[in-house]
Amino acid sequence: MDKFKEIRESVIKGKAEKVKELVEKELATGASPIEILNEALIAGMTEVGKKFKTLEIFVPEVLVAARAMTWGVETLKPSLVGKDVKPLGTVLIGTVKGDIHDVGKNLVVMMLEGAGFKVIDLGINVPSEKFTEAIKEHKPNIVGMAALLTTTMGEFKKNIETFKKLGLREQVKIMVGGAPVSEKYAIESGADAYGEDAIDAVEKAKKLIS
Ligand code: B12
Repeated sequence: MDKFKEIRESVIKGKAEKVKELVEKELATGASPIEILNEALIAGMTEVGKKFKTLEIFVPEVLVAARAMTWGVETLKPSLVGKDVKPLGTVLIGTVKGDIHDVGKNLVVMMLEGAGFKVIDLGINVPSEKFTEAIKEHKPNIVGMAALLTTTMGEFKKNIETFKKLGLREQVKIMVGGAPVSEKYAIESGADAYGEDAIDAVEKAKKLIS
């Protein structure tokens, strides 16, 4: 773990340029992109989460850390995303209404694209109508929903009920995720699958379309 200490510390301090530079350096020396992602970038962000919880840092610091993490992820993207792969299927994804967290969702998008899925990302704070309009327009195989707050997790169930009312539920598989979500909660909400992290999300997506 310690070999990525400098990257983790730069994520925590929100030094985006430094993170980019260090990730480039690691890639050049042959480090595994998945290892950099998990042990440097995600590990750094986990540390940020702990400091946020214990009030050691506040929203502005978390925002600059999230930006630094995003820069790191963008630097890794070409190494993680496969080239010239035939789309496995289409995934429509978004963070639910009332929720603006997108670091984890963006990672899921990147890993899905890397695995060969076409991804339509509706962004953050996505209301039910936006999901339903996009299902009608893009006819995705899978709809992915993210929620990072206990107060917004309930949107999964509300959205799925709306899809049912409009006759859209049978047309798609539904996968949900986010730090406070569990497999049990996902299934109780009416989803078909729960993705614990970005790698699990890819595995579940592949299962859902097979
Ligand atoms: C970064 C962050 C922010 C940033 C968001 C920046 C951004 N662009 O995303 C900012 C500063 C804006 C923010 C704001 C707030 N936050 Co905040 N935030 C975090 C923090 C520290 C890290 C989240 C993160 O990026 N993690 C790193 C990524 C990689 O992990 P992840 O998101 O879990 O994603 C992984 C999996 O969950 C999964 N996954 C994610 N999405 C999806 C989707 C699908 C379809 C699938 C299958 C899988 C999947 O795969 C991902 C990759 O492995 C967490 C702490 C934590 N421990 O989660 C708090 C946290 C989520 N925030 C919290 C709170 C309270 C807030 C605020 C209400 C604070 C406030 N008082 O204003 C606001 C709410 C704003 C809003 N309306 O949404 C609480 C939530 C508590 C709760 N139980 O509800 C947490 C847990 C912090 C805490 N311990 O108190 N936050």
